[in-house]
Amino acid sequence: MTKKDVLFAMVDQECQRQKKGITLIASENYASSNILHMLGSCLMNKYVEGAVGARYYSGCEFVDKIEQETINRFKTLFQAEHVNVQPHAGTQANIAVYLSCLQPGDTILSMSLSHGGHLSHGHPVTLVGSVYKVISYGVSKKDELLDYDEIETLAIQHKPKLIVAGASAYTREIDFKRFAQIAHKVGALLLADIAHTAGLIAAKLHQSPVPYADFVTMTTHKTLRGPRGAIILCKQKWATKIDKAVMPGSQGGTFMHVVAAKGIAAAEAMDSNFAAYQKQVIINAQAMAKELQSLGYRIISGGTDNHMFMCDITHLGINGKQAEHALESIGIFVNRNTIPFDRKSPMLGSGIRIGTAAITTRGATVQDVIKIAHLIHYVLQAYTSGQKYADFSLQVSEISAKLS
Ligand code: DSN
Repeated sequence: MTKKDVLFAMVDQECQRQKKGITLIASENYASSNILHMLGSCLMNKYVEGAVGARYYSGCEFVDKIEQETINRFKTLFQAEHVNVQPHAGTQANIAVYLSCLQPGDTILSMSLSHGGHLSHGHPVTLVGSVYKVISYGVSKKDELLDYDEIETLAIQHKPKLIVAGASAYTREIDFKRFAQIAHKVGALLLADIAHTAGLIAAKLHQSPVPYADFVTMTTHKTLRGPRGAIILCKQKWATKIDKAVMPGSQGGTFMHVVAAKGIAAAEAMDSNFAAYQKQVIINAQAMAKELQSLGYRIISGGTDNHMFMCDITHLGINGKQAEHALESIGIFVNRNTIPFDRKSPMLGSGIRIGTAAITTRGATVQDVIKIAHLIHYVLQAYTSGQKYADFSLQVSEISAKLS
């Protein structure tokens, strides 16, 4: 294969899209050049199975050191007793936790996907949903916030073996201490899935679940700004079971190039600039949510404590999919989402989820996100009233050109 391969040209096009557009997808970010470099390194060629020092292949002298260094960095970053850095993705990390502590048919209590949870927390269409009995909690109709008393009532009623705390579309800080109290009360284990907020927690801007949860899973590519992948933190007493549940339980060879890139991400998260970045991510999300609110949009739960917010677009008379497509056509990338108590299917959704982690990496300020909020409003208004809006792409280019 040569550089003339059409795939290289396609990658260039994608790079241009990422550079020229405005990415507001809450689970995306821009990894550093060091991370990208590590992902393209010779480590990709090495087969590695098993734990450090107990591999099923020879030639692991250096990769053992690399994986151990990465583990050590995450132990320091999150003050964790045990770390497994091998999971390929967040879903794999969660499956490994289930495998380590549950039997088929055991009960999991987790947040409903339609209220902001995640597929891997046991949605019926997934393997998790078919292997375990899954009971869902949601947000309260009154204020769209987690109702911990209600979760406690469900826990007492269903006696789950595992409670999952964590979400992919919940914008308020999660009280892991309260979740642990509920879990202890009913003799359940606690898994905190911090895929979305890992960076905010690493920067100490949100409560860490590490002291309270038996297991913590996270992806490394969202607010944490590392490579695509995941890690598991757990109490020492679960270490062996977790390691075995990852490999051979649910994965084969480790992606060592990704492990090393995770190590770079951990070092970057310990850098003094990282907390300032995370603070700005939250400031930008709050400013943008407020601006859209003033333009007539209902923000789910009235605001946000983290890197994203959920915008109800019902009043415009369009669904989330239409809004997503209209914005995509001028270079603004959001994703449609159901909102709590939504009557629309996840394919359409009544809302859009907006995140500020990626644009803040590019240096976006409050001034920029306010401009973007107005642009979103103009486009959606034009789309709704059947007017042309393609010209707004020029304003997207202007805003994007000022960012890094
Ligand atoms: N689907 C991802 C998200 O966007 O939140 C989580 O896996």
